[in-house]
Parts: sequence; structure tokens; C-alpha cells
Amino acid sequence: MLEKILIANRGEIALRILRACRELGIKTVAVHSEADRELKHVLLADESVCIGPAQSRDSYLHIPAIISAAEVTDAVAIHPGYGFLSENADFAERVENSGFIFIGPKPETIRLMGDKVSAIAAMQEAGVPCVPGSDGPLDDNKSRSLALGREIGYPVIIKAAGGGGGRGMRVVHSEATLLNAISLTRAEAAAAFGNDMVYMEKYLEHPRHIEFQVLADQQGNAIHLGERDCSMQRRHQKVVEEAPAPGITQAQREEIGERCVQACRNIGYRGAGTFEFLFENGCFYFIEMNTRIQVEHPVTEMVTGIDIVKEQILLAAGEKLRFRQEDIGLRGHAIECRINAEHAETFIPSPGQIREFHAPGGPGIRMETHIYRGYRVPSYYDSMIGKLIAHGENRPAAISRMCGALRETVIAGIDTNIGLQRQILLDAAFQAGGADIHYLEKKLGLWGGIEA
Ligand code: MV4
Repeated sequence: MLEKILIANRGEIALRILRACRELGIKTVAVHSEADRELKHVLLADESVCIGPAQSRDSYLHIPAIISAAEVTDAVAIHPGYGFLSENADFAERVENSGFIFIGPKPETIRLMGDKVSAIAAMQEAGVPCVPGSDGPLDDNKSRSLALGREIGYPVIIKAAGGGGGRGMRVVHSEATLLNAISLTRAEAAAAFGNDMVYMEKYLEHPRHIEFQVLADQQGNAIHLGERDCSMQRRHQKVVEEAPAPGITQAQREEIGERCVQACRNIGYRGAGTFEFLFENGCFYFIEMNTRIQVEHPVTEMVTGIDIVKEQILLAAGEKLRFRQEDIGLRGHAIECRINAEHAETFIPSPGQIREFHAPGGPGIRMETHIYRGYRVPSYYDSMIGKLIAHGENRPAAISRMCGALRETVIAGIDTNIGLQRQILLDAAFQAGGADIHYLEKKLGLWGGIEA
């Protein structure tokens, strides 16, 4: 087994990785910025190294500092968590070329999936259903683009191959604005991603966002752990996630899950991964693949009973998958609410000292957070300070437990979105299940903010 892992991240996920290492008997190295000396996982790790100033680019994104820290501490592997360098193929490559194990897929897989055009081509090859579209990059031939727009039918969406996660895209409602939209998206993509490649898809107006979790070993085996519904989002930031997705049948789960597994085998995928789909009118359409552990992985853990971070580490160490597809069952329902340090009405980040913290508890309740009374939330990083996960025998039971847990939670000294989360859990459309990706933003617009 791996002897020592360097955790190249911060906050709740760094603590989550540390706990997985502890269960596996693996020593841990925490790397942290000057602003993060008091992080809970830094205090718990076997060793810690300060890698630079508070600004992410000088610490958590500073590749030479992280690799040096691995060298001086004799770590054998690096876990990138999510965000930061987790989907940076150059980082993964430099980690491997320095003699360390990168806990994630091969650098070339990260690169393949980072380019959305090549990702979609790989998925089509494997029989994963994709959005009707250009099946490749758009060229500079105007009449060809116009013909393609007519063939696909308006509205269409122009996306940057180097984008993803909501960056670099533009919806086009009619032929009159198509060519201009292509030029603008191309120019923005060149500036933002250093890659002006763009592609076209049919724009789906009311989809849900449903994603499949997979695990793959280095011996060619892969399984899926079912799906999550992440439609409840604001400005491309997920707010509530759940598993399984309401209304998805076992037949649909097996059909799409098996396609994802086949794609993993085709591309030689390794480790944990997520296939993102849009779901509309009973059909799934692949949009992107994430090659990292995701924020919302706990809802899948709760319904499958599998520790995804632990498995991810075992797979990176070269172990064979410990489960076959028939070993995977789904039990009950799980919901996750992201807890952010932000103002309830304006969503402006609210850094500062936690004066009071009472974590919720009881059956089926799990809180993933690094905060403690006295901890200062720095202003330099993402405002997510934790995740509250509720599991129950069915969806109403999970909702009920989540409502109780949200009411129990006390975080004083900073503003949080706990009030917003309570409003969402009480919302009739949320309770019915199956709201689309635009639902929350529309609701917030109508509310004009919420009362805590
Ligand atoms: C789309 C779409 C509708 N039709 N593609 C946004 C993030 C990126 N991952 C892909 N996104 C979308 N792609 C087609 N063909 C709508 C979105 C979209 C979205 C997707 C998932 C979650 C939230 C979203 C919010 C706005 C738009």
C-alpha cells in the first residue's frame, strides 16, 4: 500500500482525504498557504509544509512548491482533491515525471476530457448518447455553419472546446445571430483558454443535470455507482445534490451506467470519474466528463455504502476493483446541502471568525466540514465551508432528516446560506422532485432574496 500521501488541497476535502488515508493506514502530508496554518487537516496531518502566500496562484496552484513538498517529505503519491490542480493535465504529468503517483487518471485522459470536442468524440465512439451537434469543431466556413444550424434546429449553443463548467458558451436563438455568436465565442475562448476551437450543439431549454459516478482499475475493470441529480444550482454553482435522481428507472440507470462503463474501458480510464449528462424528455445527453473526485460524492457513498475516496486511493495504488457491478446496490435516498459562508440575500462571500458552531447529528446525518469554533474563514478561497448530507430510507425521509439537521445547525460569526437551504427543502417543486437546471435561479428571481 502507499506509504505516504501528500494532500494538495484545503478545507473539507483535504480533511475528507486525510480521513480516508487514516482508515487505510497511510501517513499524510498537508500542504497549506500562509493563510491556512489553522486548517483542521493541517493540525491532524502527520506532517505539514507551508507552500506559499495566501493567494491560490502562489500556493495551491504553484506546481513546483507542491512537488518540492512531496520530495522533502518522501510522499509517494499526491491527491489533488477537487478544484485547484485536480484537472490540470500538466500537473498530473509533472507529478508522474517526478516519480510520484497522481491520484487520478492518466495525464492524457485528463487532456482528452479537458478538450470537450475530443471528449464527445470518445463518448460517441463508446456508444454514450450525446447532444445532437457539429460532431467536431466548427471551421471558418460560414455557409457550412449556417447549414449546420438549420439542420440541428434553433436554438443552438456554441461552446468552447477548452471551456466547461459553464465557461465559454453562448446560446443562439436564430440564424440571424449565429455567425456573430460563433466569432464572439471563438474570440473569448482564445483569450480565456488559449484555444479558439468551438463546437455547436442543440440547446436544450429545460434539462435536468444528472451525472453518473464511475470507478475503474488499471486492469481494465470498471463499474458505475449510479447517478446524482445536481439540477438545483445558481450561476453554475451546485447548491443541493441528491442520489438517486428522482424518477430515473432502474432500466435507465443500467442502460446509461453500462455505456459509461464501456467508455471507461475504451479510453483506459483509471480511478474515480463522473459523466455529466443533460436529461430532458426521458433522454440522456452526455456533455462533459469530470476526471476528479467531486464535491457531491458523499450522496453516492450514502446510497451505495462505498467509500469513494478510499477506493480512489486503492485504485491509484494499482489494486484491482474490489466490487463487481452486481455487488452494487442502492439503498434509500441521500441529499447534500452545500454550506457557504455568504450573505443570505446578496450571495457575497462572508469571511470571518466562527464564534459558535454546533454540528447537527442523529441517524442518517453526516456533516463534512473543517470549521470549528474560533476558526477564521479566509477571504482568499471558495466560500463553501462544508456540506450537510442526510440519508433516509426514501426521499421524503431524507428531506425530513435534512430539514431537522438544518434547523439544528448553528454557525455564528459569519453569514451562511443555511436559511436559503431551508427554503429550498421546503419548496413544493423541490419536494416533488425533478426540477430543471433553471428552477432555482427563477425562484430566487421571484423571491428577490430570501429571509433566513
Ligand atoms: C448545455 C445546456 C443546454 N443545452 N448544453 C452549462 C455548464 C456546462 N457544463 C454545460 N452547460 C450547459 N450546457 C446544451 N446543449 C445548458 C447548460 C447549462 C447548465 C448545465 C448543467 C447545470 C447547470 C446549467 C446551467 C445553465 C446552463
